[in-house]
Parts: sequence; structure tokens; C-alpha cells
Amino acid sequence: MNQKHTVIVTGGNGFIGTNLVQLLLESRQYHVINLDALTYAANPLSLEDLEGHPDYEFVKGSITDRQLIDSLFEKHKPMGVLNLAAESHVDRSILSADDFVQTNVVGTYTMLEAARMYWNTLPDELKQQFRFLHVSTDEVFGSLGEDGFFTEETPYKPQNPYSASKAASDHFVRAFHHTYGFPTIITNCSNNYGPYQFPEKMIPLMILNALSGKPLPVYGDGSNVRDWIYVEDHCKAVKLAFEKGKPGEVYAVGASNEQKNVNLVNQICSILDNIAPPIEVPQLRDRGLKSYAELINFVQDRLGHDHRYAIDASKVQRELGWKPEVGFETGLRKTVEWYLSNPKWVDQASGGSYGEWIEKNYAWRTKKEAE
Ligand code: NAD
Ligand code: TDX
Repeated sequence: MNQKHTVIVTGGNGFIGTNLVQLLLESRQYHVINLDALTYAANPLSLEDLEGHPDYEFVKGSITDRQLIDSLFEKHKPMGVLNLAAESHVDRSILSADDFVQTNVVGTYTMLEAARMYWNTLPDELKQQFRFLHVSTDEVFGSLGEDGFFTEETPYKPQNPYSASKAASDHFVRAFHHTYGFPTIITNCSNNYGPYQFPEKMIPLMILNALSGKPLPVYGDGSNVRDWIYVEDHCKAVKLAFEKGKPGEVYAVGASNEQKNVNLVNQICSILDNIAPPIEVPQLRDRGLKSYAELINFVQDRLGHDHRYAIDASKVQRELGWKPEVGFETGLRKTVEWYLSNPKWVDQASGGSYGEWIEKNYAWRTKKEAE
């Protein structure tokens, strides 16, 4: 068998990171060093099955810690970096962007600079092979009206503190390629859904609130549109871009699946009505709910809420041969089933500091702004 390639994945304990680490190890092509600070968004249970795996090593630490990162390059001599570590929740960035600037901007710069210094020391052949893949978002392009799509050529126009910090990190990545010829690749992907997503994000939040009979807080009038992709499809695109993408290139990734928020919440409710009807859930039995949709509650809008995201993914399809494999109906049902089948993971994610945090910071979400 060919020798495995050592790679550093950052943020491997998060939602997309967990799915990506699993994909890389299943391919048997990689030895994975996962650098993750284990913030509130990481769940130690997500990758616990990998303990003792011969091709997996976990390092607890921050992408802002230059000394630690230098030591990882020195020790493991990776052939590339897949940079996913980030603060990723828009609502939190609106409350305070400090951590977003630190991790997304300073952290990405620190990873880039450490990687570039290491890359400079490599002999030509290894230098040619090395890749720095940066996982980014379609939010850097701002918001669309009713028509049109984001492409790789769309000008940057971030409109919330999270997307501003991701845009800043993308600009550093692009500048490192332009200035130093450092072999970077960026993927800008749309909204992911699937197993292991932290319950503050819309899809798991709606599933878990419904199952505990809590209101389902739809922001504004629910007409905002997101373009959803099953997380495994995104991870396959990231792996392909890392392996076959051209240095300096950017790939927009999406599955052409636009959904209005309120419609999506209704779809979640109808899946739940089928597989876990309220009458069969012990804590809801006495509530007299016929459908989870009765819990839908239109609340005050998110500040600066981007109206619509939608991706034209023809470049990644044409140049890398990628295409999404999981249809939305199947993916959404699999996701609902995953949350129902993993109560231990859910308890771990929903308890502790997150539980307290949500009580303290989300009062606005329980009622509409006074007219
Ligand atoms: P997540 O919040 O679920 O996970 C982030 C992970 O990064 C966590 O494990 C956390 O502990 C870790 N982390 C945070 N700060 C760190 C630091 N300073 N050093 C090391 N580790 C740190 O995020 P996600 O949804 O998995 O997103 C992963 C990446 O993909 C992010 O860069 C995000 O911007 C991007 N992205 C996400 C989506 C989406 O829909 N979730 C879409 C497009 C792009
Ligand atoms: O309770 C809610 N009610 C609601 O109506 C929440 C949490 C969200 N929403 C709306 C806001 C958005 O229009 O649902 C939509 C999706 O919200 P999020 O899950 O918070 O995702 P979004 O803000 O679109 O950002 C996501 O996609 C792009 C990820 O969190 C980012 O990390 C990624 O870059």
C-alpha cells in the first residue's frame, strides 16, 4: 500500500471537522493530526471512537498558538493543512465578535504564516505537493435578492461580524498565494446540515426544541432563504479540492437546494410528526399537540439578517468532477433520525455552558419586538 499522507486538520472536533476527519480516515489515504481548542462548539463524544486509531492524533490547542503550530509542523512534517477551526455562529458574532476576530482572522493568519515558513524549508518535490486548504463560507459574498447566484467571481460583501471575519481570513489566504506563491485553495460553501451539528444552529435547534415541546423560533417572517448541503457532500468536495484543486483557485460549493426558513421548519415538523408523533413522546403526551408545527413561533428578526444565499457550483462540478449525492428529503430525514438516536451526544452538547448561555442571551428570541 502507498504511504499515507500526514495532514493537519484544524477544528476537527466541530460539526464539519468531525465528518471530514471520518471521511479522510475511511479513505485510508491519510494520517490525521486534529488541532482543536475544544471550545463550546466541540463535542468530545464526536470522535471518541477514534481513540487509539493508528492514523489519528488529537492535539488540544489553538490556531492562534504559533509555538504549538510550529512544533506540529516540525514533528509531523505534514503534506498539507485543512483549516476548518473557526467561530461559526452568526448570532454569537452579533453579540460580540472578539473571539471571531481572534480565531477566524488572527488564527487563520497564524496557521498560514507557520505553514508558509515550514513550506519554505521543503525540497522542491514536497513543496509542489503541499496544499493549504481553507474552508470558507458563501456568507462572504453578502446577500442576494430574489434572483441570481454566488459564483467564484462574486465580489466580497460581508454583512455581519462572522462573515466579515471569514472574509478577512479569505483575503489573507488569497494574498499568501498572490504574494508568496504559497499553494492555497479556498472552498466557499453554503449552509451545511447533518449529524454532529451544534444545537444552536437552525436545523438541530428546531429538531431538539420540538422534541422537548419548546417554541420553534423563526426569525422575522421566515422568508429568508438558505441553500442547504448535506455535510458529507461538502466534505467530499473539500477532499477533492485538496487533492485535485489548483493552487490559487477558489471553489464555490453548494447542492442547489434553496429553502425558505419557514418551509424548512415545516418540513422538519412533518418528518417528526411521522417518526416521533407528539402523542408518543412521554413529555408531550398531555400537551394535546397534533403536529409539531403548532410550536412555530415568529420572533424578532436577526440584526442585519441576510435575505438569500444561493450557490452556482458549476466550477467544482466541471473542474473537479464533484456532485452532491444526498437529496434534501433523504438528508433531512437522516439528520432528524441521527438526533433522535444520539441522546448522549445531544445531552453533552445541550447542557453545561451552552444551556446557561442560551438562557442569558436569547431572551429576545422568545417574543416579537414590541411594535
Ligand atoms: P463548528 O463551530 O461546529 O466547529 C468549529 C470547531 O473549531 C470546534 O471544534 C472548535 O472547538 C474549533 N475551534 C474554535 N476556535 C478554535 C481555535 N482558536 N483553535 C482551534 N480550534 C478552534 O463549525 P463548523 O460548522 O464545523 O464549521 C467549520 C468551518 O466551516 C468553519 O470555518 C466555518 O466557517 C466553515 N463553514 C461552515 C458552514 C456551515 O454551514 N456550518 C458552511 C460553510 C463554511
Ligand atoms: O433559531 C433560529 N431561527 C431562525 O430563523 C436560528 C438559529 C436561525 N434562524 C434562521 C437564520 C438563518 O436565516 O435560519 C437560517 C439559518 O441560520 P443558522 O443555522 O444560524 O445559519 P446561518 O446564519 O445561515 O449560517 C450558517 O451557514 C453559513 C453557518 O452557521 C455558518 O457557519 C456558515 O458559514
